[in-house]
Amino acid sequence: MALKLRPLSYSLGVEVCGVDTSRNMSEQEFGEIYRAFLEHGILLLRNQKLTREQHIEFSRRFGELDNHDALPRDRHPQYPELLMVTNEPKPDGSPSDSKYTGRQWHSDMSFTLVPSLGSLLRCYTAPPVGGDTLFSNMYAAYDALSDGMKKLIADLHGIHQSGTRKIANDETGIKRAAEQKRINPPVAQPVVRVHPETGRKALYIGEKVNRFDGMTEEESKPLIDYLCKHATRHEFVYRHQWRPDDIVVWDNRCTMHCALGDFDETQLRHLERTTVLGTPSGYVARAA
Ligand SMILES: O=C(O)CCC(=O)C(=O)O
Repeated sequence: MALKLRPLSYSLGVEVCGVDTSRNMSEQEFGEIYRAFLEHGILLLRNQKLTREQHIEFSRRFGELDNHDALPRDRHPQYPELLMVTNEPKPDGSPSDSKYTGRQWHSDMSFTLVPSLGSLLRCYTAPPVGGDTLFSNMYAAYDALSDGMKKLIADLHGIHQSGTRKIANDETGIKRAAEQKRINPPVAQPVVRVHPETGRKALYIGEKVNRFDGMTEEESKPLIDYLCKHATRHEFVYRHQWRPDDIVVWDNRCTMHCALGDFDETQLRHLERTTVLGTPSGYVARAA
């Protein structure tokens, strides 16, 4: 039976209607979902009332899962396959480590040597207004560049750093930033990546990139800023408004995303993510 797909935006994303991911679906059914994932970059599945085990089990259909060794503070204490994205304070009342996760344009795990294939983010609680997530189509962003710019960036590598731009300015935030730096030395990734399954070229840049390999930050910044601005033009972007029991699946090899902080932080926002391992890419960066 053909999947019922509803486009989410001009540039990327489809809602997959009428699918229950808690069910053990056949290879053929999952094959259709995976084809839609490759074609549209983002899948939205609404009303998925899953246990944590079911979230993990469905995610495993996409590939081997990350245990989040690169982000140990953010993983669920009982389920290392789940990354917490929550502003819920810890049991001792201290702020959540993942309060500001994702507040800059990025592709998951780009700061490691095994950047993610895809992620499955499940919403438990969304604030009444705001707290949306933006997604951008990096194939479209690459395709829209001039031939001159494509030539200029063809062999560049961006240096990706872990950590978020906004950190909690308290002990938690400062410790977390220092720990992330220590565990994850900066990694160089190609600015143009060939998607290993579709063979298409996509821009691979974002706000975790602070310079190009072989160049200074000062030299690199204007081009990084241009490419980020270009890649997040309105026509390449889908904005997702979360509802409880949404699952959004994204392909990290041809999209990037950014969590918006436009909500009342006294309101709970709680999501949990699984991260599918990708193929090895990049190299540990040399000092500038
Ligand atoms: O909280 C969000 O909306 C997105 C979180 C995020 O950026 C991530 O899980 O990589």
